[in-house]
Amino acid sequence: MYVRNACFHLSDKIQRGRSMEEILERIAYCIEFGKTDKASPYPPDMKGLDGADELTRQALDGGISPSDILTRALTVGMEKIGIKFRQNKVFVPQVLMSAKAMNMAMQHMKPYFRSGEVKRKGTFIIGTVVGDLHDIGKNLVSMIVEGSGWEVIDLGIDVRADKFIAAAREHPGCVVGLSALLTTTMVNMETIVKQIRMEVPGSLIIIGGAPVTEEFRANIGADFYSPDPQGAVEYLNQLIS
Ligand code: B1M
Repeated sequence: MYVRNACFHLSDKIQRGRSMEEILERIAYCIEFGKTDKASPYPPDMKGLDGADELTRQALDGGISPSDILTRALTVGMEKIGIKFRQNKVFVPQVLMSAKAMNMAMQHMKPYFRSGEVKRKGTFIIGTVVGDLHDIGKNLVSMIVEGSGWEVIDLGIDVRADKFIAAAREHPGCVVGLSALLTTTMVNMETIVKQIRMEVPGSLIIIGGAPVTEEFRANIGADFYSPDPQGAVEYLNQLIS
């Protein structure tokens, strides 16, 4: 278990060539349980231990490739929290802590993304549709998709079709995600889907949000409906598998 065996110097361990698997597992554990850094008192049973921040830095310094850290630690932790969230085993605050831990780790990874050494799986553009100001669910989708290795362009709330279209043009081959929380704004998805299809043919569009259903998706001709972030991740990942 992570907590019981955590008292060792990680960089030494990597330098001695010992168990890269164990180190990646520890980082994944920090992401899953939202352990951001050593100073964080959360979760209480990991108080005083290195978190995602320190461990990612040490892993990179110890020679573990950023690509391994991303695919075998960070995305593993985010996938676990995504599944637990879908199963109602954890709730919004835990997902937010995991995303925070993920962001801490990603700060160390940014130079490798910029240099092109680590490739993202693709680009996912997301926004809450025009007229709708709800963004909590959309942000969760955004964080969990990003945590699974996709570049996420978050257009925010109250997003009109032309903004989605401009972003889709700027990122050829991207997937577009639309979120809506109101029965009065979900209908705007239909217009947005039609306009994206007309202006950027071939775009794949995922929709979601509390009032949205599979039947509604079929009626408006979007490509996929997911009731939760993990479903969106699974759809995206199968596109590239
Ligand atoms: Co609003 N609101 N709200 N609100 N609000 C609801 C949605 C409502 C159900 C409350 C109620 O009446 N019981 C109701 C909608 C009724 C309806 O249309 N059937 C409602 C209303 C009426 C309104 C106003 C009109 C109220 C008013 O002013 N009279 C107003 C509208 C403003 C506007 O948008 N133009 C309004 C305003 C607000 C606040 C600003 C105060 C605030 C939003 C703050 C914010 O988001 N920053 C707010 C809130 C917080 C809610 C409730 C309480 C919570 C919504 C939420 O964040 N849920 C909500 C009632 C409720 O749900 N209990 C309510 C948690 C979130 C994690 O879930 O967003 O469903 P959710 O996201 C899920 C999934 O749906 C899915 O994954 C997420 C994680 O599991 N998902 C996707 C979401 N998007 C996805 C996209 C995907 C895939 C999955 O792929 C792309």
